[in-house]
Amino acid sequence: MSRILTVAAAQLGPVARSHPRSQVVGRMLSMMEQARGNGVGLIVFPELALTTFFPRWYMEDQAAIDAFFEREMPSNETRPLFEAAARFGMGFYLGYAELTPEGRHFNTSILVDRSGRIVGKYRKIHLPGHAEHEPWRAFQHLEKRYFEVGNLGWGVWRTLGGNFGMAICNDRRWPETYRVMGLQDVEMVLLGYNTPWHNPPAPDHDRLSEFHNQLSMQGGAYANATWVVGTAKCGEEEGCKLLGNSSIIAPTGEVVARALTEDDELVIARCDLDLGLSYKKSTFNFARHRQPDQYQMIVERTGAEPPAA
Ligand code: ING
Repeated sequence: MSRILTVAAAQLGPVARSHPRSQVVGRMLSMMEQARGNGVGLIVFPELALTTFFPRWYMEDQAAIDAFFEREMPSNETRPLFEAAARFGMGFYLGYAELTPEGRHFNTSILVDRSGRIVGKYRKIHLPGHAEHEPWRAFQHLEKRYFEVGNLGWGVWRTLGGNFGMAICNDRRWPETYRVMGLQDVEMVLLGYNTPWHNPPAPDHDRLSEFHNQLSMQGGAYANATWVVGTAKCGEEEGCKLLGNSSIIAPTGEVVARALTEDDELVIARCDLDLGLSYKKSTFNFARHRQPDQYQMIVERTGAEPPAA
């Protein structure tokens, strides 16, 4: 008997700086309604879904920065999402900027179950970009300035009839992200992203943005025999073009569904949570084939060190 879960990647088009959270939540609720009509049991929203991607601007006024963060979750603006989850029996992943009671700032995601309860939290570990103002750039990417490195690791939670893990955006480019969850027998990795088409330090990579997006997630899915759901906030947002290409990827490594637009779009697939089993029993039987005593360098060394001349 297969464990089939119908999943939606709820891709969001642009969110302007002027858009109130209530308006974005309204867009998300209409996507939950649409998803409900398609029998969806889990819906995945993007990274920092509630506001525009504010790390694109250099700001010094902490109050202006903190205005993009959530002090509580659920909050008044987001509570309708939790109520809809319970009403529809639909779990969700939500990415948002978290300001803790202690005053710490994280790029965070939560996993909410079909009853509307928060079952898991993740704080982004791989923070791309830079920490200081770099005026040469067409736009900034100041995640290293506005967020702390996540302190929760990558967890995997038993819910929705399977083993679910979370990541955020840049995490998807690093194989370690998936392997830590793979070693917890993850069956579906949920992640949201906000990815500019243009990468100022490496403009020659721009033309490969979609390819690198899918390559990263397909590679992580296959090598860890897990589903991967990647959901974009995309389109031209405050003058910055963000990649769409939201995708649902099977443990086989195949892209089973992907977005066709760079606007609000539901990408839906019926996902068999048992599809990875044959890989976990053969090619990627970790217990049988891995040789961790040969892998120390992966943990002990941060940057590459070339061989002696
Ligand atoms: N965004 C980008 C990402 O990893 C980036 C940063 C852009 C990296 C282009 C490489 C190339 O998708 C976030 N928010 O991490």
